[in-house]
Amino acid sequence: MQASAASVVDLSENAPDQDGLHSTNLSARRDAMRAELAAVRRPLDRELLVDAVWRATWPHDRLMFGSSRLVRVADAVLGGKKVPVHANRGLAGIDGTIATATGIALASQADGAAGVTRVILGDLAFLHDVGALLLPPDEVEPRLQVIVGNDGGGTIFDGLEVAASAPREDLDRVFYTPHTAQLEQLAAAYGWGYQRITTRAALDQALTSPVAGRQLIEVPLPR
Ligand SMILES: Cc1ncc(C[n+]2csc(CCOP(=O)(O)OP(=O)(O)O)c2C)c(N)n1
Ligand SMILES: [Mg+2]
Repeated sequence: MQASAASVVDLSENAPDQDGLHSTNLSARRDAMRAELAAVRRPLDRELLVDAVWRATWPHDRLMFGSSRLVRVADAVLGGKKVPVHANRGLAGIDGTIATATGIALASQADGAAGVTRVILGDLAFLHDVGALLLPPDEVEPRLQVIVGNDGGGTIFDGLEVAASAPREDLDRVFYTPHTAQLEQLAAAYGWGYQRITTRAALDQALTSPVAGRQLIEVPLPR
C-alpha cells in the first residue's frame, strides 16, 4: 500500500450535519438525522467496499484480493495496516482465487486459531473459479467470506487504450465479456450462505457478524 494513500480520499463516515444533530430547533435536528440516514444508506461504490472490508480485517484475520479493479482501488485509497494480505499475480492472475483463499482459511484455522478469511474479487474472477465452491461433505468447513463486486463483466478492460478506439460492441464481446449468471443460485447449489448487499450499513453488519462457514456476499457495482 502507498504510504500517502490515506490522504487521497477521506472515507471516514462523518455525520453530514453534525451541528444540526445537536440543534435545539426540532426541524433542523430532523433534517440532520435524515441526512445521516441517507449517508448510511447511500449505495456502495468500489472505494466504500474496499474500505469497509479493510476496516473489518484484524491481525488475526486473513484477506485475499482477486486480480481486478478492486485490488487497484484498494491500493490507491487504503492506508497501511498490519494484517495478512494475499494475492495471486501474473498472466493467469484470476486462476484459483477462491481455491487459494480456501487453502489459506483451512491452514490458518488448523491449529484452532481464531479469525476469518475474506476474499474480495470481481465477478469474472469468481465465475472463473466457481468449481472451488464445491466442498466434499467430510472436509473441514473453512471460515470464509467471498465478497464479489459484481459489475456484470470485466470492467478493468474499460481502462485499456484500445477501449478509446474500438467499437463498443467489439470491446464488450472480447474484453468485458458480459454475463447474467445468478450468484445466489450458484451459492445455493454449492451449499454456501448468500447475501446481496447494497448499502454500507448492511455491509458493515455482514462483515462484523460471526462467520461459522462459507458465505458469499454479492455487492452489485455500476460499470
Ligand atoms: C487465467 C486468467 N485469464 C485471464 C486473465 C485476464 N484478466 C485479468 S482480470 C480479468 C477479469 C476481470 O473481471 P472481474 O473479475 O469481473 O473484475 P473487474 O475488472 O470487473 O473488477 C481477466 C479475465 C487473467 N488474469 N488470468
Ligand atoms: Mg467485474
